Amino acid sequence: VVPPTEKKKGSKLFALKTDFLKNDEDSIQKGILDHVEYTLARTKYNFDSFSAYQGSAYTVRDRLIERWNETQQYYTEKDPKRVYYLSMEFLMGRSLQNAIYNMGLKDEYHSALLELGFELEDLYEEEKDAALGNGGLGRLASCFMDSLATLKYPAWGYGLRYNYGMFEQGIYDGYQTEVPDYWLVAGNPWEIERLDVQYTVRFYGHVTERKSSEGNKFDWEGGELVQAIAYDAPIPGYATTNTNNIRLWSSKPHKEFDLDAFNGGNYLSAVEAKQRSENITSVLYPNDNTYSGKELRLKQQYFFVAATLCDIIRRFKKNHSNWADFPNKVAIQLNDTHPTIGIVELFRKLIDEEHIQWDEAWQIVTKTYAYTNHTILPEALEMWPVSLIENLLPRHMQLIYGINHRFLLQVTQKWPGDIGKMRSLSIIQEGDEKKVRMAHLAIVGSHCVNGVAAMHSELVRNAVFPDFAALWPNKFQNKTNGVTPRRWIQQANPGLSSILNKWLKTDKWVTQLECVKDLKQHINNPELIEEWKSVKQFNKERLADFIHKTCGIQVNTNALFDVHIKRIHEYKRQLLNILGVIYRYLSIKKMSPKDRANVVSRVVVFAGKAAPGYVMAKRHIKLINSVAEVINNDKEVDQYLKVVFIPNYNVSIAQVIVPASDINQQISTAGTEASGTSNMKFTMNGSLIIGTLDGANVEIAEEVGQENMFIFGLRTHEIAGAREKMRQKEVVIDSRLQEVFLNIELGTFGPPEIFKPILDSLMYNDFYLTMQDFPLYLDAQAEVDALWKTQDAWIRKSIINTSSTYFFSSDRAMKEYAEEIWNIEPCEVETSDYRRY
Ligand code: T68
Repeated sequence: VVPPTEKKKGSKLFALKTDFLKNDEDSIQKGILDHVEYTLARTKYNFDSFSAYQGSAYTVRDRLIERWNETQQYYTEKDPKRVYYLSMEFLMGRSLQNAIYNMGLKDEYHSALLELGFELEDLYEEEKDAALGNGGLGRLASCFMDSLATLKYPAWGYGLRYNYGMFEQGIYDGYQTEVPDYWLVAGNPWEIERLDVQYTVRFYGHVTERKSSEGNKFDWEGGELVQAIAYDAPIPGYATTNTNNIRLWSSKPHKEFDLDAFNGGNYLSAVEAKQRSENITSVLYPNDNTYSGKELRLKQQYFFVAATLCDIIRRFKKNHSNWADFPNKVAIQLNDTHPTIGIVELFRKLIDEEHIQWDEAWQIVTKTYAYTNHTILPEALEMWPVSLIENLLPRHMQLIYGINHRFLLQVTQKWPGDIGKMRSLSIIQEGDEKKVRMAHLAIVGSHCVNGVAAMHSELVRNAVFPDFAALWPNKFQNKTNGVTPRRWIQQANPGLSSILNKWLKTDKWVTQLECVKDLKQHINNPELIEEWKSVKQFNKERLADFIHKTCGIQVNTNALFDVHIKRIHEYKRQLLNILGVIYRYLSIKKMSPKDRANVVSRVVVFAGKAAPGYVMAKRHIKLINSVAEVINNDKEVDQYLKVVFIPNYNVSIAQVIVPASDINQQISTAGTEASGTSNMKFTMNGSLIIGTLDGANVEIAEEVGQENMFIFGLRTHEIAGAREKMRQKEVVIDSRLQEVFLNIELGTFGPPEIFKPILDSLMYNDFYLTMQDFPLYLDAQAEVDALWKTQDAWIRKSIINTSSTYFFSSDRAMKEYAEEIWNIEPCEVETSDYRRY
């Protein structure tokens, strides 16, 4: 990056600012002490671990900022096409370890801190997770950002800076409790407040039509104004100077005073109205895979895209004046339908503010946007009441009608006179309450629509939107999800990393995961098998310590660790798992001492949050904890079975659980889980899947081989038939399941009335087909036990799992998006600094 000429600024400026921060131990130590003294205002001779974490974080931040500035200046100079990833959620987790590893400064920080009296690994634990997301969708966005920076793509993430992230889950008396997560309370060294980047966002108001010689003009006026302030989080690529950015918006009161209100003596209520504007980015909605039609949520969505588009357009205009170039310089990806109102917002700006003609403006919009679908569950499809949009965003509602009108003309051309087609494709759903189908708007307004695993994309195209696919066959694509091997192998599993480095004779796998397939050559090498075992053992002991610390439960680390971690949802079927656990418990109880000697010891680990309003999911949590209580206090089964529900599941806890797992449960009803991404993290870490052929499990089975997994259950094409069988009351309940039900009803696990609604939901409408899959699930679990008894065979399968995971790297996913949707290229920063990579 070439600095601006010295002529323009005082020469002293460049004399002083020619170099970057040094990364030797002394410089790092000096930086930490300076930050402890000057940033935290604490004494540098006496500070605790948390201050050491903060001091370290600020020195890392300094280095990130240098790289970030280099990168942004370089992009500005080269002006490549950029991608903007719009997501209401980024589940970032912790940043310190990630930044240190990606910048390649682990050894330097380790020894620098040791001399100051701190273990680097201990300081990682001081950091609070950034939990601005619910689950898979938000974590996917963060994995993607890591890959985009690592692959040197000119990319920006955009999102919201919620003051309260995902709630903190407690478990009391077996029930979930929710405590607000005010994550910023101790400050956030990873963000850079940009008071110089602010935009004004309008809500409510009215539209005035003005006659003019070039056609009528529409002005959106009045209403409430809210200010959007930018907060940046630098995202370092691995082993590169390229450092991208996630820009999160925070809402603040607008400067302008409503003079009438103030002068009318309504000072306090006028201040209150201002304060309300800060509510917009207060809290993350804690629902995953469900739509809640709250006005505040729509406000969040519009606030987010309005500010983002101001920013994107400002950047575009720095170098361009011709709007036809916009789609050649800008790609916008919608992470689900949540930012879909952005399609209409860009269109509005082109028409009302840039005075571009309708057809041309619409071309620009559709060439720019692409949409990712993450679920086909009907309860998750967003449909905003027309009345709500009309009130909050009156001009947008007018434009949606116009867009729909022109779209329906296309539909009539394709299917003349077919009213049914018009009704099913329309962006507006007719009925007692008219609604805008956001998915339809996203499809119509994008040049590309993708699902997140092969099977899911098939369903999106053929089962959910078949008429759209008939209209635009080339619009629909698949982009199977991926996860970053940096966080999920290198950082989470140092033992496995060492094995890979040693046996592959390179650490190239960190950015080229295809290297791991070479591990298969050594599959029969006893030395590798021994190392593999001891790393798994180490990771299990680490998890056992964590379980002891958080739950007070002692678990046997020689037992098989059976893990089920994800949001609690009926379709993910934690219920199937716990019913299986009950059956196992009852079986052990009935065994003779001789038979018990053959039992495979298990530790069954659950973790996950239920949406606070999801009553049935919360009942499932209660059942799991009640069963755990009984089993864990039964001396007779002590060595054979333990059940643990780890509270407050989050990214950093996942980083401890995943590497310690022997099997992981991916047991959703076929056709319900769009992809799943923890299945990929587990497979990378050598954990075997017990699962249905759902989501990305299907592709994992193709890569890993079904013989190296435990696949069971109904297939997607059998689901409708199975549901019909249920309705016809033709399902014969497996006798083992009857025994389980009986024990629940008899109160073995506490007052049966608590669990009655769960059993009722199975008996009257087993929508997720838990009962029909139950016997198949038990069979698969029996296979797990059998294989566990031949440890070497187990380890070989574990190694095969790890070595077959290339395809599930988010690097592969991001290359596909870049080449097949965005049409962008890497833009590697050529740095002026000799010390950089
Ligand atoms: C998940 N979706 C899918 N949604 O369930 C999962 N929803 O199969 C997939 O692997 C993952 O997305 C990534 O593609 C979600 O996580 C949400 O969290 C969500 C949030 C708000 C509203 C609706």
